[in-house]
Parts: sequence; structure tokens; C-alpha cells
Amino acid sequence: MIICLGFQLLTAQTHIPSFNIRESQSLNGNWHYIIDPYETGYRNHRNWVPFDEKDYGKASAKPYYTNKKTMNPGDRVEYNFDTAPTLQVPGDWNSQKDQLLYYEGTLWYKTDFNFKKDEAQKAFIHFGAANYEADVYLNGEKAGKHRGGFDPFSFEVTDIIKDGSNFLIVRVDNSRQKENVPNLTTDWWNYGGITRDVSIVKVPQTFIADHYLYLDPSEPDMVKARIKIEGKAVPQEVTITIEEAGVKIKAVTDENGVANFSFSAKKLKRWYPKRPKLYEVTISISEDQVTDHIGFRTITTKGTDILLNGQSIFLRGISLHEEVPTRQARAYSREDANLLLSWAKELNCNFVRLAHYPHNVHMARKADELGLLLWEEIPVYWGIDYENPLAFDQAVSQLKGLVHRDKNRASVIVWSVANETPETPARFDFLKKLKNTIMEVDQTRLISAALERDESPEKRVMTIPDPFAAEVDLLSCNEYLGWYGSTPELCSEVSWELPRDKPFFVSEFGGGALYNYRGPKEQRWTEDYQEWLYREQLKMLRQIPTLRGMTPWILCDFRSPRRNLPLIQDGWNRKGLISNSGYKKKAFHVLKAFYDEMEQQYDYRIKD
Ligand code: GCB
Repeated sequence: MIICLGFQLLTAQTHIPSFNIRESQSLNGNWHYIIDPYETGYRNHRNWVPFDEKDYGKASAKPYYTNKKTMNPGDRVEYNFDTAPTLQVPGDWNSQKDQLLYYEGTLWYKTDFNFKKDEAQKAFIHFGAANYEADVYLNGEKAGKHRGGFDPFSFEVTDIIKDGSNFLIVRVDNSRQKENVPNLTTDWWNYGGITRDVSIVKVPQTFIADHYLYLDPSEPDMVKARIKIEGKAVPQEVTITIEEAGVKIKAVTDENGVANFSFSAKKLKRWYPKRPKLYEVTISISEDQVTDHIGFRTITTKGTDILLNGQSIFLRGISLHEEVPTRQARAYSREDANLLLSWAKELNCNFVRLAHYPHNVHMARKADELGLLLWEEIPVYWGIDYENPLAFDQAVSQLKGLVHRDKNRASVIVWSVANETPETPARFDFLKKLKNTIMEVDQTRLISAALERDESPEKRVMTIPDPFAAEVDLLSCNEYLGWYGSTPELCSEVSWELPRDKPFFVSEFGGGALYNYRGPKEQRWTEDYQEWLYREQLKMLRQIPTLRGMTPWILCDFRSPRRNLPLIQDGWNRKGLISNSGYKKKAFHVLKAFYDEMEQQYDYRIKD
């Protein structure tokens, strides 16, 4: 079992990727809630006692808010979950109730459910994510605590779950903290709540806890696989079956429950964006079986080229937030993933940057099916407290959660460890350790970080002087020429000096426009200005010989409390190519035309 001993995680927490593909009992629905800005639910003290972190997360720390009912008319109980209003889970709380739009703090949730207990099985409670800190109590007992707003977590509840009726109480706190990742400032909405699916998963006493199948880039004709089983019955035999390709192969685990496989990939068709072939892969042991749908491809770099299955590609990308503009809410469902990724397809993208944190599990699965390549990242964003080990623990825990969850997705080709992080020695060490964490689990993808560019004002030469540039496979930077500190003419006056041994990638550029606001191109916030900016940017970028892709900022307008210009922004970052009502702006078509051209220029052959 991979036990994450992250920041003050006093209860064992597991990353079990197969929880997303197992049959499970969904706990989604309408849950009662109590808003609790003063933390009354934790400590019903008159004298506020600041949280003592030592017992705060302990299994023994019992909340005041539990499931108390008023039994007699004379009883005094000053809360009642059962008569409290409800919120939809999954879902952020901000978009569901007007009074919660800007709320940052603690909120308690409660739901009741029935469960059929099977003594021969273990039970886990699984959360797709909750932002940011979650304390989970099942039937009044602490199941566990998790910090991190976008990564999955699970707790074993075999001993506390009951046959028949159960009640589940979850405290969620989305207040921003200096040591958190991200910390105090972000350019996105701090949506709070249980934002992703919640379920109970039953597994046999000995079960398949992890599986990882991939093509080894140094031996691309071989599939490598690593399967991990948990429980007492180890060592034991594990079978991998890919019926469609006539693969049935067995191996025995070591005493830690790990089985390694290596078999020929000759009979497997490769996964390409143009032909996103997925195979049904079944893994079985005597008591357990899981089935996943997996694509096989390699991604490497050679000099300035990015090679997909050995052929050079150009990443025709777009950045996106996990937000459905039309619902003005966090995205969480398969339908939401389909909507966002279909817009990217309309733009003729083959690549999407899932900014700035791990998105929900449906995104990578849908991208696997649609043939979109992905950049995934963690919220090491702007001013993280790099010298604080607690911040590092939280970053690493989120990174592991993401990599464990999505390592079987063919669509994911880039892991990014940071976005626009000002350079210091402490930050370099922090990022380097994150890179090493990935390498321990996965050495088959490109590592990157959205770095910052620098400019020599006299010569107008753009460079990326960041020492972390030497550590990445894909040299990426955000640049806002034409928007921050300049107007778009500048693009034709600058040149770029870049290393000649790495593919160069522009992870952000863009400018704001209010949909349907028209005027002369020099007028800020008009669609005409944004269109002009895109034309000038593309003219500049196409001159850079090492450029192998881009993800302009951003597919859709998104909510941000930093963006307060009345009548234009009104709480929205307007850099979207699609408005918050789902309408395409003029620049959308400029980018699409460029991508149509790039598609021709970097066409590849499907070689099975
Ligand atoms: C950036 C950030 C992104 C912001 C964007 C902007 O560099 O990475 O999160 O939203 O700029 O709009 O300024």
C-alpha cells in the first residue's frame, strides 16, 4: 500500500487508482450542510482555542457536530443537520448558493446511506477531490484527513462502516493558507467543497491496488507492466489479458506484492490522436479482477523535435481551467469533460493544457477516447512557501496523487511541476525534488514547467534564463507580449534566443476581450484587439525554429476574484477564446486557421 505520510496526515491515506474503475456505491447526491466560519463544529468553546495541530487530525479528535438529535422538548442542541439545507455533491458550494459565492472557510456536510456489509471484504471511502482540507467522520469515527484541493484520496473504513444505515460527516475548509499549495493568491476562483464524486468501494482481502502498463521508450516494441497487490495472500500469480491482441501473460509477485512483466507489443496498434486506439486490459489474481482501457504510445524528444511513436509532431494546444463557463461552476462530470474537450477539438487542437492543478478523472479518460494529448500539472503556482517543508509535503502528495491516478492514460504526455514560479535556490531544489518524485514512478513522459521569460530592453531579445530550464524535457514559457506592458506591435520587434537542443513550447500567451465588444483594434478589451494580438503573436512565434507547440491562454473566460473592472471583467478573466456564455470570439478563428496549417505541416503516418 502506498501510504502517503504528507503534511500532518495522521491517518493512513491510500492512492488506489483502480478505485475509479471498480464497481462502487456512489454517495453522490444532496448532502445537508452547515456553514461554520467560527469552527463551532470542532470546538464548542466560548473562549476560542486556536486549533492545536497535534490533536486536530487525530482519530481521537471528535467534533462537536455529529449526528445529535433533539430527543425531548427540553433538550438544547444548537445545530441540526437533518433540517439544514442541502448542497449537491459533487459540486462546488460557491455556484450553488448566492450566500456562498465568495465564502472561504469551513463548511460541514452530512449524508446518510445504507450499506450491505460483507465480512469477507474490505471497504474504502473514496473522494475524487475536496477543496482544500477535508476531515472525514464515518458514524462518528474519524476515517481520515486530507489536504490538497484537486487530488483523489481514500481511507479504509472496514472497521467503522456498518451493515444497514450509516452517517457520514465531512468538514471541508477552503481557507487560503501560506503553507498550502497553491497558497494565498491565484488567478482563479477558490471554489470550495466536495467538488468530485464520492463512493464506497469494496475489495477482497487481497486485491489489485495498482497497475501500470506502458511502452518503454528505450525499447518501444515491448510492453512493460508493474502490478501491485495488497493483502495477505502474497506472493501469488497475476495474469494480464488483452483478448483483442491475443495477449495472456502471467507472472508471480514478490513478497511485497509487486509483479513485473515485459511482453512484445508487436500485436498492439499504437495510440495516435488521429486513431486513439484503446485496448481492454484485464488484470486478475485469484480473488480479484480489474479491467481498464489503455492506449499504447511513446513520447520522446530528439533535439528540438517532439516525437510521438517516433514521428515529429507539433502540439496544437489550448489551456483550460476546470470550469464550465456556461454553468459558472467547477466542472466535475464526464459531460463537462466532453463539452470542454469538444471545443478544443473544434479549434483543431491535438493538445490541451489542464491548468493549473489536477483536473477531474474524466478529463484524461475522455482525452484518451477523443485523441487529445494532455499536459497535466500541480498548483505550484506563483509564490509558494518554498522553504517550508510543509508546503513541499503538500506539493509532493498532490503530485503523487496525480501521477498514480493518470499514469495509464496514453493522452497524458507532459507532467508539469510549476507555473510562473520566481527563481530562487530554494525554489530550484523544490522543483528538482518534484521532478525526482515523478522519475521514481514514471520515466516515460516529458517533464516541464511553465517558466518565465526575460527581456533585454535595449536589444529586445527574449530569453529564458531560469536554471530550471536545464531540467526540463520541454522548454516552456509563458509570455504576454502585446498585453502586459506592451501592445501587439512589439511582437514584430523582438527576437528569441533559445537553446538549440530542446523543443520550445509557449505555455501561455493571450489578452482579454469582452465577447461582442467591438471597436478599433487598438481599443483594449475589444474582440478586435484580441484578434490583432493573436495575429501578431502567431506571426512572431512561427519564426522561432525550435517552436514545437503552444497552449494560448485560454479556451474559456473564467471566474477570478482578481478581475474587477466594471462592465468588462466583473469578476471574470476575459482572456477566453470562448465567452462565459459559450460564444466564440474572433480570435478563436485566427488560432484555428493557424492550427489547420500546422496540421498539414506536421502530418504523420499511422504505422501500426
Ligand atoms: C498567467 C497565469 C495565469 C493567469 C494569466 C493572466 O501568467 O499563469 O494563471 O490567469 O497569466 O491572465 O494573467
